[in-house]
Amino acid sequence: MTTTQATDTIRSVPTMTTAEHTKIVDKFGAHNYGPLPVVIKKGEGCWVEDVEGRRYLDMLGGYSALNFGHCHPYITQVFIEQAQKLTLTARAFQNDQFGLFCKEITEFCGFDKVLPMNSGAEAVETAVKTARKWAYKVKGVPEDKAEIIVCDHNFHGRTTTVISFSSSTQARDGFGPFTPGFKSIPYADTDALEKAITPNTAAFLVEPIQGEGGIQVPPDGYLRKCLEICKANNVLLIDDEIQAGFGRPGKKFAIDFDGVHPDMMILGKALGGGTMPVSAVLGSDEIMGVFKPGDHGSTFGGNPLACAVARAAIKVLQDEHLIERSAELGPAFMQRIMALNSPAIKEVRGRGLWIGIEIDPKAGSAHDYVLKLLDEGILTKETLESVLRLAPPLIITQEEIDWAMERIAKVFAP
Ligand code: IF1
Repeated sequence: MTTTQATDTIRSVPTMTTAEHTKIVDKFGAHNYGPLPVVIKKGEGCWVEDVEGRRYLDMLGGYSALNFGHCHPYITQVFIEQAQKLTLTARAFQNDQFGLFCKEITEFCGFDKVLPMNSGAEAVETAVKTARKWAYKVKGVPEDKAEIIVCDHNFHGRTTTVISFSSSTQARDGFGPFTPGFKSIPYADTDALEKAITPNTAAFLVEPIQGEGGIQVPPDGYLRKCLEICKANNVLLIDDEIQAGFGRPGKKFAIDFDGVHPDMMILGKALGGGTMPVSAVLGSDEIMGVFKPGDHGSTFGGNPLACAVARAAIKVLQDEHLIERSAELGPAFMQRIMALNSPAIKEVRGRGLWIGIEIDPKAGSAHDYVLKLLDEGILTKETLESVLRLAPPLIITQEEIDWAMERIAKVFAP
């Protein structure tokens, strides 16, 4: 037995209570989150088990990173096999997963080229750099004058440039000075977009459904009209599908509800199959052609393990018809919640298996209902003060939805 094996607390985690785990986290972990008092030790499908053996139905789904559920058998198998073969080469060399990943994801999304990264924010940063470079090298915008338009109440990540265009006071507090070159307009307002464009505008970066903004579904045709305005002004439309895409809304991507194709698309979260961070920026040869070797990159971007699990994620999304499942199960689920006619519920909105329940402030905060559902064995999370977010894995069964509905009805009973 090796020393490591003798002192292995990785595979044989010492038995501790929720309180004991929480105490360690409080002492040694930065307090940048205020998580629920649940310490999960195992996940399978839509279910997780905490350190005291309690089981919960996970209806947050990793904010849409767990579209395939916890530890999807096929994706996990691909992960294990690749992890035992080759995990990282650095892009100084090539690996036998990268080209297949690039081919499959560009075909899946309908673009010429892809630039792989790791976290969603990294991909958003990459898209910003791509749009700026395209503005200078292709559109002819004067150096350092490129402008990018974003929407109020956006959420695109937490890096310094990305929070530079956030409208959230907390996201920005204490993190200046900020990156210039961004303008924010009201979401779902095409007139505002038209007015905000100048000859120096490089791009319009938008979420096809605003997630953190409260699961705000724009009016039908919004993205279509935005694309028309962008095309008329030689401005790139950048579609952030990191949370809204990959089957979540009941279509392959949320922009598909408007039947248009953006100039650039950003993917993340579920692209990693629920195993690890994998993100990507996709665009045309003209747009992605602005990069030459050495212009941009990352240590882990496009690593063989990430490429393997992303290929598996694309395969599972299609083979298990998860897009159709979301389209089929989501609306009925939403209808049942509306039919509760609970005085605590102001509005139920969303697309597919992505549902926002707006709580009437008179009935309490969304967090109050997160805690009530926790007591019933359902894990959820609020966004803003007033919106309860449901984003279960797309593999959820009708029986599991029925199980959840019983408890949701109980919690929202007048
Ligand atoms: C947290 C929110 C959701 C995203 C969109 C880019 C990113 C995200 C549309 C960046 C990430 C995550 C971040 C995570 C919680 C979660 C979140 F509450 F923060 F806003 F989902 F709504 N574009 N969203 O939703 O991707 O760098 O995180 O991989 O920061 O707490 P990332």
